[in-house]
Amino acid sequence: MAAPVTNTPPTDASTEARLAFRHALPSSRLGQEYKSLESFRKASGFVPAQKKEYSLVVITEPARRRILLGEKHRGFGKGMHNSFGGKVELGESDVESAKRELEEETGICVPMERMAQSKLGTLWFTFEDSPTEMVVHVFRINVSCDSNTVSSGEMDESIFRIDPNVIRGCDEITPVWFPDWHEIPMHNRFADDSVWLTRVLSSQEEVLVDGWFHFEPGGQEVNTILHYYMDFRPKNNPDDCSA
Ligand code: 6OG
Repeated sequence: MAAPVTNTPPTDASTEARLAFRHALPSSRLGQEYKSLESFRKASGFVPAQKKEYSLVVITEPARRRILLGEKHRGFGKGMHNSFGGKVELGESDVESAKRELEEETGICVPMERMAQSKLGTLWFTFEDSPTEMVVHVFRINVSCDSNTVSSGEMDESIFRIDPNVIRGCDEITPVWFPDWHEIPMHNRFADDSVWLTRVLSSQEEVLVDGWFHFEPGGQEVNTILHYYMDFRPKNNPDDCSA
C-alpha cells in the first residue's frame, strides 16, 4: 500500500485555494492526495484497458474575475456545468479539437497558435467501474469583452479580445457567464474541478497543471474521487523541460 500524503497542514496551497471557493466540494468528496505519480498508481492499482482523448477549454475574463461555463444538455456530464470541449477526433490534434469544440459550443474563434500557447496541461481520469481512461487536454484562454481597452492601446497581449455578441450555444451546451469565479457552484461540476480549477484560478502567475484522478464507482451521480495526484507548477519555470 503506497503512503498517502500524511499530516498535510490544512493551509497547503491547494487547500487554501479551495477554501476561497465557497461552493467547492468538501475534502470528503475529494479522496486522498498522493505525493508522487508512482504512489498514486500503487494506491489506485488500476490499469485501464483503453483510453479516449478529449479537449477542455477554460474561458476566463480576469479583469472582472468571471468565468464562462457551459450548461451541458447531453453527453458525458449532462446536467452539469463545465468548460468547453469534447472528443479529439481521428486525425485531429488536441489543439485542433480545442479550437473546433470551443467554436462549435460558444462561437468563440481562437487562432491555432494562441490555443497551442494556452495549454495548461493534461488530466487523466479513471473510474473504478469503467475500463476506459479519459485523457483530457486542458487549455485556458483569458479574454476581454471590453472594447475600450483595445482602442486605447492598453491591451495586454496575454488577453484575447472577444466581441461578447459572438457568444452563442448549440443544442449540446448553453454558455453562461458567472460573475465571480469564487462563487461558481461546484455541486454540479466534476469533483476534480474543486481540486485543480480552484488552484489554477487562485494563482497569480501563469501555471501548468497535470493531474491524475481515480473516481469511485457510480459515475457522475456519485462524483467522488478516491485518489489523486496533481503536478502544479509555474509556467515560466526554467527547470521545466516538459515544454
Ligand atoms: P463530450 O462527451 O461532451 O466531452 N470531461 C471532464 N471535465 C472535467 N472538468 N472533469 C472531468 O472529470 C471530466 N471528464 C470529462 C472533457 C466530454 C467533455 O467533458 C470533459 C470534454 O470536454 C471526470 O464529447
